[in-house]
Amino acid sequence: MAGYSASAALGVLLLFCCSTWAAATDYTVGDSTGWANGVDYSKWTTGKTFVTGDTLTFNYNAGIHTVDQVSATDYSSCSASNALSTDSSGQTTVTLSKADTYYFICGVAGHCSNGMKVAVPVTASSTSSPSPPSSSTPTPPSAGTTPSTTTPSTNKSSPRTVSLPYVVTLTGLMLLKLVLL
Ligand SMILES: [Cu+2]
Repeated sequence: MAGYSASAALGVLLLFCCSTWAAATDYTVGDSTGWANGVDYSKWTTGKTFVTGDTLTFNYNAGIHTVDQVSATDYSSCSASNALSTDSSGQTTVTLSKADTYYFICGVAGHCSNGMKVAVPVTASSTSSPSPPSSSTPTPPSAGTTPSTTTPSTNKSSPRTVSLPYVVTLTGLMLLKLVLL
């Protein structure tokens, strides 16, 4: 009996996780070149649209370079002495959580002026306000005994409007019903 409620809770959790799922992109800085000297990272950012929730991954040899997040001023002057964060692990992943411009430089002397600097403009993700809270409430399985009243047969002209959250909700309810039987 306790197993049933646990499975039901899992089903509900699944519903919530899937209906709020949104794709975030992970960008590898410099692509196959990675984080290195002599690369023009302004070329790498050109044409890319970074939105909140995306991540940046810097790949480099541990101890040879660093990834320092700095202010716009320190970015311009290649100064790493007031870095907001620094890492030299060899792989640095940064989540772009704010709609702001992120500035990164290498803190090793001479590397920033040799090209190891990148400015990443981040805009707010358009998928941050997707669903009205009231309409997404799933109907409990016990109340679904009278389905004939909610199916209008005249509305067959638009079968393509069935949205993903609807399908996910339906699947979740079927799963719940299976578990409860
Ligand atoms: Cu470096």
